[in-house]
Amino acid sequence: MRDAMLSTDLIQSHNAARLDALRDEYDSLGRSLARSGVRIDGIRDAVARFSMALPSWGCGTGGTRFAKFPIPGEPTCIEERLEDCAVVQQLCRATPRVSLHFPWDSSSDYAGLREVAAGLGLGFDAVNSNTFQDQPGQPVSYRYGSLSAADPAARDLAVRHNIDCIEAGRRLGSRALTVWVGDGTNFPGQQDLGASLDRYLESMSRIYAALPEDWRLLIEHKLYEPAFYSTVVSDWGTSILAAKELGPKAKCLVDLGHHAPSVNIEQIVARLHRFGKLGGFHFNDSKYGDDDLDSGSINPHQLFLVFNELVTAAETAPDGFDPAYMIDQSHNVTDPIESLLSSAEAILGAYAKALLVDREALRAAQARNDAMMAFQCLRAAYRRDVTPILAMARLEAGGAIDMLGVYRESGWRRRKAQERRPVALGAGIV
Ligand code: PSV
Ligand code: MN
Repeated sequence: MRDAMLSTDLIQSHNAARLDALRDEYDSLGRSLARSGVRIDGIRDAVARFSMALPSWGCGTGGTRFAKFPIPGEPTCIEERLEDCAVVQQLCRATPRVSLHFPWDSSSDYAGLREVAAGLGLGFDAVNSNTFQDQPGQPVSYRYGSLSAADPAARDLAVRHNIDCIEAGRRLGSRALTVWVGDGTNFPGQQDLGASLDRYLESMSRIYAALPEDWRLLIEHKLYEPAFYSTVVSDWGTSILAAKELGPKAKCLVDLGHHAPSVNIEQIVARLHRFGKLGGFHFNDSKYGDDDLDSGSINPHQLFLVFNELVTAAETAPDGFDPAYMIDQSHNVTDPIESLLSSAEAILGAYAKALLVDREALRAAQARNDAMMAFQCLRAAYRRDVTPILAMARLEAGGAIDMLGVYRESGWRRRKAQERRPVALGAGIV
């Protein structure tokens, strides 16, 4: 399988040409951090331990809305999506797992798929169900809802699909099911707002009952879209109430694009953690709504503030702290591999900066109500250029110092354009 990926010689020769400059920059940053009492190697090691999952559907162009503009060499099946994920992992070394979405990634042989992935150096993270669109030949439609539908046959079908996802996930070695439903209404009065939530909870409790012992059920909320008047699981409040009602294996998943504009997402993160219900993340960025843009491309400061809460949470977690981290982005204007690499770098950068916050000084400033010095603790960390730390962590794990440079030089996409069949035009993601 190795030759399905990039040439390690190419990565090594690329790195060799950049090594002296990286050492110089790393050492210089190390001296500067040491003056503030921070060991740069400790930060590098923590960064090296951080990992996030790749979304199989993020390997393709497109989005949930409007048209797809496929690029030559784009993956056309799950095996090819895994290949592209392996390239991302080979270069960045922070994305060793893939999150599958069913039925987009359906296979007749999940054990075989697991072996293919292992051969590419990949494992599997949370599996995702899809009851937000109908599949060809489906006996009942999700047009008016799935897990919360008034029609019991639609609910049964949606529950069954989620249980099938758990079964596929068990064979793949996943340990979580993420459930996002587009259920909701476009008209006031279209549905009883209380009863639709009750139906959702009842369906979710049937899915919860089918979870293996060591699994988590991740509830993903979203303010609106495709429903534009009311959405059944619209916000973190609904999500945490549902998670509490369902039981300890149910947790909340925060997709950064799923909130009202200017909502304080870092505060939501802190709240969910406070009640033991922070289960996972979908990283992306947004300007207006659920834009699914590349992580850190619009509001890197917000990403830093979210990580600041995550670092605090990890310090204060009584029983360990292990949210499922995943990138969830998809659009049309870049090569998806380049976007995933760029996003992984932005996420790790936000994490590294959050690790640099002088928490003792921050707590002391907070205790004496010194707002300016508390803010400066965050600002000082945010101002740092942590790219040498990220590059050093990658290099030591066998990745590339200049990820995009190696990728472009490899000609991966051009090669794949010869081998893969063209992707059909259309809408949607996969
Ligand atoms: C919904 O907008 C979402 O964020 C969910 O995570 C879906 O599973 C994913 O996007 C793909 O449509
Ligand atoms: Mn999402």
